[in-house]
Amino acid sequence: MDRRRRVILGTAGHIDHGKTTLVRALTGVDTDRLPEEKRRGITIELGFAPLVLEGVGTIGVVDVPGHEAFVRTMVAGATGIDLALVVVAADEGVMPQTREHLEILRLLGVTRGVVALTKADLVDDEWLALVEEDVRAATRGALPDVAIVATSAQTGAGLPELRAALLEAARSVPARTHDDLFRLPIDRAFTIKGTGTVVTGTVWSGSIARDESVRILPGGRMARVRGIQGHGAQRDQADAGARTALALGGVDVAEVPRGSTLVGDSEWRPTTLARADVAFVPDLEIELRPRTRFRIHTATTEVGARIVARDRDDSTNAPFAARLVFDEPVVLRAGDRFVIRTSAPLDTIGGGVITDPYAPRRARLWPPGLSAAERLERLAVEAGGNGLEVRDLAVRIGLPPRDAEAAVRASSVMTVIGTRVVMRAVIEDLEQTVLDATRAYHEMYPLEPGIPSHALRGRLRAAPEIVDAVIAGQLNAGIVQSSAGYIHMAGWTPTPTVAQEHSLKRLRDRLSAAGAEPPSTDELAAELGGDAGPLLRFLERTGEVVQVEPSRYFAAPQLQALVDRLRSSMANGSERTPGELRDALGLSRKFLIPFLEYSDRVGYTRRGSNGRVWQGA
Ligand SMILES: Nc1nc2c(ncn2[C@@H]2O[C@H](COP(=O)(O)OP(=O)(O)OP(=O)(O)O)[C@@H](O)[C@H]2O)c(=O)[nH]1
Ligand SMILES: [Mg+2]
Repeated sequence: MDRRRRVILGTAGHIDHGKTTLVRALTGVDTDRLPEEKRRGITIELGFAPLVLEGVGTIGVVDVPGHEAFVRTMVAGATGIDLALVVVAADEGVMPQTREHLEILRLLGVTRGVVALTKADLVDDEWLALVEEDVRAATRGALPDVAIVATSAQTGAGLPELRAALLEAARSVPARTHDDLFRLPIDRAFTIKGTGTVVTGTVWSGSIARDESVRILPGGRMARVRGIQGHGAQRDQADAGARTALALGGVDVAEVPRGSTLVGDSEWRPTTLARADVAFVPDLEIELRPRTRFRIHTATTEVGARIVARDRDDSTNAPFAARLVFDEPVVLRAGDRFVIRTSAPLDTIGGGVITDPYAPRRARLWPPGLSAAERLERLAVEAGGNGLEVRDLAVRIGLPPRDAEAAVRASSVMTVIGTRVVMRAVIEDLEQTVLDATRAYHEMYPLEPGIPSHALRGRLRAAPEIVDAVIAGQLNAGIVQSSAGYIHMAGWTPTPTVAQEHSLKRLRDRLSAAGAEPPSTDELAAELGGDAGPLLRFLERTGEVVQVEPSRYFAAPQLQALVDRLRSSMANGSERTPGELRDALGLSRKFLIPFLEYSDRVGYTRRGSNGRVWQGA
């Protein structure tokens, strides 16, 4: 068998039409194994059997119940199948669950299959021809041009022809890629003595090997795969499309109910809000009220949900865009199909396809029918400066990881920065903001060395790694430069205006003249008639003045002279009290204490037990 073409076949059809009997005739396996199934003569739970088809190998068969009360089980079984075996009893013909199951197949996107007209032994040829006509009409929507084969499990008539039709249909199933994220929706969980917890399901994508770890969602528990079985044999690995039983170590059977999903990668996470394209079945008038609750069946999960749509034209049954708001967290991927049912009356009313499993709150609706590339672009636009995590894309746009990354690379309008996808237009906006903010800062503060880089970063509305990349890009391109925590335009230097030059000269003169007891910044501001801070900081950067205390600057030569006097008054390592130093330096206490603290701070002096000791050069 072609490793890449694993096929799952699912039965469909009205109660008692002979699905289980036909599966037994084809495979030799009686899938009705529960005592209650035996007693009532109906199928209640999903049944599984391997079917050997010369030419394609062993395919998995899922037998579903036809009883109208078990449609949810039918949906769980039908979801993930490649081929349908639609069973219509020749004596009864098309019945309500024949139609409902066909509708479900259509909604789930199962377009391949074969129809068996069972119990052909009970009718004559004329009758058979009429039923066949009805079946042809009923299947037109779901399975156009399907092969219809009359069979009898009683006499064996038609079984070789049915096998031949199934073989041909199986050959038309496209190969699945294995190079994808592992996911297995669980349809059954039970305990086997000596083995422990066993779950079964069809591997929807990716593959899993023995001893690997899996996560059970939505709960999030981890479990180890202790054993893998496929078609009754032990295996090392299970691949996409394989009907599989997994023995899980470390979990109780109660922790893996039907509807749970096994995943292998952290990209998967439960969600309660999704965007979807929805369609209601033709000829049903359905009104969407804000509080109306629906049952959504997807994979093996059934969950209550509200459907929120805007501008839906409810006079047509055309697909429309909607938000699905789930009552409980579910595991979804873009491209997943679902069936919508109402609980009273119990009825299949529609279905659709997930277009964004991780919809943000208040997510805007997209027009229906977008391609993966179009959805990717909309997501990137919506994400703005935050970007989209690349690792989320496989789930979020519904492509294998490699294809998702290729879609990003193939797009000329987006780019990858670190772990995120960002629109190029967003990057260009951010680059422009860097320039605008830097230039504006220069204009506003011509004496400053540039915009403090934290202030610039605060101006860029984007994820930190994107901000970093944008600024680094502008630095590398030589458009801006950085020094000591400031960013400035390339080639820019602080340049005082004529008025500022004038003020600077006054400050220089004033501080030189003031000697060891210069005026405070407030006093200087009063003399200048404006804020002296920027001017003083400018002179500090040119080395002309030194800030000794927060509100006081010294002219550098004046400060140096004072330091020299301090040094000579403290010769021979002698310790001097503040009083002695006040006398030696001739400073008032108001100037002395801040000056001594400055000397300590820059390391000229250190404090001893009674005073200060010189320790500088
Ligand atoms: N005469 C005749 N009887 C058949 C044939 N196939 C099935 N039956 C009978 O039809 C009855 C129902 O068969 P099942 O296979 O249980 O039907 P089903 O579709 O699986 O029923 P559910 O799973 O409950 O929906 C059984 O009594 C079968 O023996 C057939 O080809 N000819
Ligand atoms: Mg049955």
